[in-house]
Amino acid sequence: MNKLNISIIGVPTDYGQTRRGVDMGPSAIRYAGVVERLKAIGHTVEDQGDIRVSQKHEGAVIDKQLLNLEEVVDVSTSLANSVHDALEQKKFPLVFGGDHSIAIGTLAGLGSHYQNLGVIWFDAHADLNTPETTPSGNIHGMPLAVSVGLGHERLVQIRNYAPKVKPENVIIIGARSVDPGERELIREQGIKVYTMHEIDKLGMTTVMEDAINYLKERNVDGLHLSLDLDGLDPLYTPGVGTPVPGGISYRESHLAMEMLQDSGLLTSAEFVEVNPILDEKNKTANVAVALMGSLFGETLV
Ligand code: 6HN
Ligand code: MN
Ligand code: MN
Ligand code: MN
Repeated sequence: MNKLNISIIGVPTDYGQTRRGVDMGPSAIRYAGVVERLKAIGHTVEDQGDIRVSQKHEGAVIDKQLLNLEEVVDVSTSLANSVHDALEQKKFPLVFGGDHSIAIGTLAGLGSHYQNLGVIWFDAHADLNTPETTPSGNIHGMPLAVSVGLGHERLVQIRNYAPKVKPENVIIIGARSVDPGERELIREQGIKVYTMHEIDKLGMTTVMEDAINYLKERNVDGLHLSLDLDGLDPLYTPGVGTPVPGGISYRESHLAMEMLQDSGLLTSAEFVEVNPILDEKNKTANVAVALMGSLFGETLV
């Protein structure tokens, strides 16, 4: 196994949605023992600490279709710069949210470093809304759309280029709650999706084999995993803001991580939407860390 130089970046933000507490996600994940766990595998791990996020929640609602836009632009810009710096230093960026809006910043930091980045989006949702289609105004429902170049200019143009990733290099795994506007985008943009239907029918082994082969055929020169803990069934990860029943099982999600490790393609990852306030005894953060164990090469025997 390839020993990595992992750079942990925490992003304590909840500005992408309206349930408080998800800004404590990075602490919960650290408390669950992530640094020790990754070091035990043999990797070098440097915790960069958290991005500075204003904890003020007193801004007036400026646009109901884009809640906390200014705050999200700020957080995304600093995160993008930190991720970019980590890559310049040849480190493997490992980002902890925070809500899923942070993927806007992560991908903005990654995109310019690769010619042909691939993205695996592990999630119950497609996160492909735009200000025109959003049912909630919550920016955590928009990061994938923003990253393929669709949405508010302030978000799309972070670090002054777009798109951050080509839509045909994106694979969504675990979807089971997709809004009408998102369906249209999936078709229009040629985004590959394995819904729960395909996972049930084909099994996770085939889904991951297909996904990895597809990315290899597309000759990706980097692969980012954006893992929303609500991709799993809420039975295993109750501490998330937008749980959807009927999700990926504990073992299926581990298998997916193990197969990503075996592919040798992974170059960055983020774990998002851990909300300790909604959790049961840090269960969700513990699952996140266990999944990172598998993703980074822990073996059972
Ligand atoms: N997440 N599609 C819904 C919305 O409000 O746009 C839910 C989004 C959830 C986003 O979990 O990262
Ligand atoms: Mn906050
Ligand atoms: Mn998400
Ligand atoms: Mn989600």
